[in-house]
Amino acid sequence: MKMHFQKHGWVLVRGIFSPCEIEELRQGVIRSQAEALKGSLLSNPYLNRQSVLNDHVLSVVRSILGEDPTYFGDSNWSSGFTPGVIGFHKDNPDKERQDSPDWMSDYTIIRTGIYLQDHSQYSGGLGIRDCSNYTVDTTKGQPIFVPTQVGDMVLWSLRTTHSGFMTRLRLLPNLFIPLSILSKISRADYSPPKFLFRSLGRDLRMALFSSYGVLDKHLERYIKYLCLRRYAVQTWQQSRYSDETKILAQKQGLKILDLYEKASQIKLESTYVDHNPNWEGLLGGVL
Ligand SMILES: O=C(O)CCC(=O)C(=O)O
Repeated sequence: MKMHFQKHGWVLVRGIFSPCEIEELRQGVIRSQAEALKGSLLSNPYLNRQSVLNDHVLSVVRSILGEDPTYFGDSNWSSGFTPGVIGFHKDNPDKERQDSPDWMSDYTIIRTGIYLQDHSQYSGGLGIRDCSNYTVDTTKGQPIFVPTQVGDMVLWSLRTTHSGFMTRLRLLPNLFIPLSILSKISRADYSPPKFLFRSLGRDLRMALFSSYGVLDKHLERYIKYLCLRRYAVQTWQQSRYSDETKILAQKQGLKILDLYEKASQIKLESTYVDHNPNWEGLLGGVL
């Protein structure tokens, strides 16, 4: 598993959850949406034990990282279509230059995706550019439809090029269509023509995403970067962890970096909705 991850920049792990547990997670997303719970998954009473604190999830994450993971509140539930998510991108801060710090040593921050419906036959799953974790060039690497089934978890390096909402042709479901074309035909509400493309499988496409790292210079850099990104600061500002949650995390060997206090001091007006290649120069405005 770890060797595949290091070489390819991603790995698919089958059968982490039972179908029944996936239905419970779907219910948790529905309740979170109804109550507008926008904090990180660890602060979410309907989802935390079943996702971020789940034994199986943590043992897979631990084996990829090679040590006890650190959780820093970069996670979310997703329900329905998020405009802008179709398009190959990287999650790490240094997206442009191969000689920047993210690319000078092994990368140690990973993201997990738990898709709460089948994407082995249906549209809406994760697309990965295989072996793209060693280049800043987002056009490099064979595009793959990650065939997640109900109960699976996919993990990728933040340096790996990926896209949400891969869309499968009805007749040639593994034929890759350039995402620039797809995002045009999908329109704002994700409605690719049904006669050509496969559906999402369920009425609502739901997924859970969480990042984990180890306490090192990559994580320090990524957190600085996230202090400039509005979505991350908003998430931290809405994430309170109960003592019970903290004790449970400690028992599970999950280290928590609680960024609530730090985020509370950041003004949202000084943060950015989009990635800015010159982000380091902007840090003075927030930190
Ligand atoms: O929505 C998806 O499938 C992908 C989400 C994504 O790109 C991310 O969480 O980094």
